[in-house]
Amino acid sequence: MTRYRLIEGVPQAAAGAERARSDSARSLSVALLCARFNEFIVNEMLEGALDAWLRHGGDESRATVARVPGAFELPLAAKTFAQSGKYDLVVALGCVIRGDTPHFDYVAGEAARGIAQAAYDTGVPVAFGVLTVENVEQARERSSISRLNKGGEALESALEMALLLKQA
Ligand code: INI
Repeated sequence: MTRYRLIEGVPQAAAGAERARSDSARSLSVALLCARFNEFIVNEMLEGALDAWLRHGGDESRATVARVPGAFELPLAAKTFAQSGKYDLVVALGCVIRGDTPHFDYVAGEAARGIAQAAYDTGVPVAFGVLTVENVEQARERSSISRLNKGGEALESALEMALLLKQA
């Protein structure tokens, strides 16, 4: 007989299956922070994140969308929104494309480090929804609303963490 207390996460859809639905986001609030750099990709990710929010019973009026210049600015915005006390979860969305520039490593590295730090500092789940890719083709593949949308995936991760932490 099982003696441990099992805390269930948000149901995840199996690969290729229809996307998961639940009412786990009901009465929660989310901040969706979006980098304006590579906006044509980030907008698709935002659409995927909002779709996931609604699929999990989230209320559109409890979703706040804020823009920042680029992925490098996401950590400070994430920390500020997370510590405001108004949000149960924060999703940071951006897209860094390597191209030929070494700038990539600084921007992508700092975004990853700072977004994680924002969550550690505040105790609020902050999802790393930043694509770090070689080219535009890879970015499109990972942001397509009809396929693998990393924005939706990021929202589901933050939601799962928010529910988990409330039960800890
Ligand atoms: N910002 C991005 O979000 N993606 C990129 O690919 C990118 N590149 O390639 O430079 C980028 N740079 C801007 C950066 O995020 C800051 O906004 C800028 O350095 C000002 O602080």
